[in-house]
Amino acid sequence: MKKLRPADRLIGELILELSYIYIMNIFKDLLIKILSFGKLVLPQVIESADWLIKTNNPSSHCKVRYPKVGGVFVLLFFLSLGCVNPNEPKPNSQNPTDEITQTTTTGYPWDIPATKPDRPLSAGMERLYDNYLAPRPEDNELFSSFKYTRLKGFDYNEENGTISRRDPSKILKENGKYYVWYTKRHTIVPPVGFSRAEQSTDKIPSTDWDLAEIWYATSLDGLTWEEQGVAIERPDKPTVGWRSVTTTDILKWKDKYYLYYQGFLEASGTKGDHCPVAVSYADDIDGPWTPANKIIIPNGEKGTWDQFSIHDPYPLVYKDKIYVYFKAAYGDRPDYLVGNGLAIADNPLGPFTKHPLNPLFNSGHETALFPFKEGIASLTIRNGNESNTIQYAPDGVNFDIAAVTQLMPTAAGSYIPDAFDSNGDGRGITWGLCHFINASKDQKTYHSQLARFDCDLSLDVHDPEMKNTQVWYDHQVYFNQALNEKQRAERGLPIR
Ligand code: AAL
Repeated sequence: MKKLRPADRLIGELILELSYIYIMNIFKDLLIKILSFGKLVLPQVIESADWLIKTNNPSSHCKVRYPKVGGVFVLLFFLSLGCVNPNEPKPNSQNPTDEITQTTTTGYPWDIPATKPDRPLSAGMERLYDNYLAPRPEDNELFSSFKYTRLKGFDYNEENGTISRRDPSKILKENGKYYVWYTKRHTIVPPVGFSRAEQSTDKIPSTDWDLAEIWYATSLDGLTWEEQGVAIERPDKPTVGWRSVTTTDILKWKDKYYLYYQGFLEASGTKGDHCPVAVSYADDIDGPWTPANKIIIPNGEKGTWDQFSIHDPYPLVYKDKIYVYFKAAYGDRPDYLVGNGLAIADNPLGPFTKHPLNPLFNSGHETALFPFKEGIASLTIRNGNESNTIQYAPDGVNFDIAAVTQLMPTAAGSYIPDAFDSNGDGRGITWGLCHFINASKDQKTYHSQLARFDCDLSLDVHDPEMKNTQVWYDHQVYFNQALNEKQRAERGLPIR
């Protein structure tokens, strides 16, 4: 007999293999159809048949194929007998599982499909493919865990509560240095607290952000910071911000700089945390800053969600316009919600038009957003059903949860090189500054401190170490969340 060349032999085996799998699948389907006529064939049977077909790979064990083929049918037949339940309802009845049983031919695959598989999926698995950039957080560009580092260079007066730094802005890089602006309170005593605000005076602050100013600092490495001085002072009464100027963020627009901030006209806590937004501008990043001396984003009409407060103004340039996202808390405490809205302008000094769909977010204290791909992404950190999420809106307006994470940076101000590029190709973030409002262990020395966070929410970085979904907190963190005496009594636990 003529000796086959290796290539011919290979092609022959391939054809044999393909026809084998094809024929076996036809037989399998036929047998299942016969067995399921008027009855129910359980998915295990189908899986077993598939497994047998696959493991009878002809190229690896051609010689034993035919005995095994017989084995497949014998096994399939017995398996079917064992699994068929003659009392099961017939297909086409009203039982909702019928449809699933009929269309599911195999179990969900072992190798995770990168795109949505063409098979019935549970709501959870539908979400896995519809809501996230990738099924695994490790591959999801909008998932990140967070790492923290103490900053160097800031003095906190022996942490006695008289100096506080909080609510950092986004970070800009200019003149070879990083710049950040933040709320600084330097008062003779620590704050008396929100609930005792009526005890505040011209010198005694009500809250941590009362009687504050906006200061700025620069850094070469993002870790060691040098405080440069005050950027926005409190103006004289009754100009907006006379009581406190706080919680700022920066915009660069046509080579000028704009700082938007909360301008308090009363001590926060006296009626609530009520304030509108004011703005100052400068030709140089180091100032001097000229206050517009007017309310730039006013509170909403009486009876609407933002009637009392517009907090955390956060400018980005998007679609060639100025998008200022902001936060408001609405509803009478304790029945209140915190949400984020948006005001849009063609000119940094207004007029700003509030988006008709406000609030855009149902959750989220503070505002921390960045251009991402063609849309805007948000760190939605605290408060509300969707706390601890990273959200994304391809249109900058309609946000969806893109990742659920933990240990998020409070009041994050990120380094966003393309914050004002408006080029529809946002690249994401890798670090920024945040604050710890619980920097002091004691209420008597209450103050906040700035810190650095790192993450991987960048399309240009791939850092697997930042994709950790299992953060183990020190056990003391859990025990610190202790039941109070009232709860212990209600649960019949001994009083300590
Ligand atoms: C912060 C911000 C605003 C509030 C207060 C100071 O986290 O949301 O700035 O007014 O708390």
